Amino acid sequence: MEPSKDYLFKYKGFYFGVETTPEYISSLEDFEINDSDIFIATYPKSGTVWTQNILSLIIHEGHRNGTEKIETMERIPWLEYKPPTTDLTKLPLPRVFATHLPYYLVPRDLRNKRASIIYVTRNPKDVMVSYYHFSKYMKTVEEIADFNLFMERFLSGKVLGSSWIDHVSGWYSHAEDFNILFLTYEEMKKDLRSAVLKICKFLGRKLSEEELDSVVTQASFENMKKDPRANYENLPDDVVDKHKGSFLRKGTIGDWKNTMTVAQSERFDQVLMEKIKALPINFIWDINEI
Ligand code: PPS
Repeated sequence: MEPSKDYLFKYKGFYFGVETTPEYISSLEDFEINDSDIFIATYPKSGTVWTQNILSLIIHEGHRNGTEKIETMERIPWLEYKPPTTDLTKLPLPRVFATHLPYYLVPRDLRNKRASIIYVTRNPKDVMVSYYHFSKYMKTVEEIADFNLFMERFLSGKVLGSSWIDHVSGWYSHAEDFNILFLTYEEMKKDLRSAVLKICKFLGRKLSEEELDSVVTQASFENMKKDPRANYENLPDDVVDKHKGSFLRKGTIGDWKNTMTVAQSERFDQVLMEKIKALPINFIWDINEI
């Protein structure tokens, strides 16, 4: 089954949602980069909002102490989706962007090792199940109610973000071209403090013990779920169906077992496991493994 043109279009082999255009994506090749820019790059549902929130907490004291009420989308806008209100050239430095772009479509200067990129991966069964639930909640994403059909779409890469394995292996195999830090959702879940310290070290930022504690506490799933900015609670009703869920759903490792049958898991393994094993990542598939 091909994806509906009401939701997706393909540009240079990659599926985008209709909130952007091929012309805009093409223009990003020349997007002007500042050396202090930071990009959070992910395949969808891999920990983007979590990392956005962590960076807001690290960089902006006003976000950390609650004196600023800036929406996540304004603070850390999407690179490839035209922002409704923010002029990307006028963001305060350091600018931070989120992106689901594959390595080969990012601004040229990133490939000259300018700016900093944080690439976050997550075990793909949890990614797929998170994506499946997200497609019900998010009105701009095509809903495929039958999980089997959704899985086939995901496995064939006919979803926004295209093929998970191509995205991850593309970024990892081109690591040398970029100034990049790789993180996994699971390591953040296992030891958030160490992950925050890694990010600080990569960005050359020093936080006091107290500030670090505050970042780690506020970036927990429970606290982010209570924060309307982190949970994207102010998205308009024509974008999300608030009766059908929330942005922060379960926030755990291994929830795929609650949706996938044994047969579905085997089918998934048959298609992807060999390629997954070739990646330089040790995925954690169950919360009890950490
Ligand atoms: S998106 O739409 O691509 O931007 O989604 P993304 O933010 O990448 O992924 C959403 C999933 O990340 C979970 N999440 C968290 N897990 C643990 N701790 C924290 N603090 C946290 N914040 C977000 C979120 O709940 C989604 O996963 P699921 O499995 O659906 O709960």
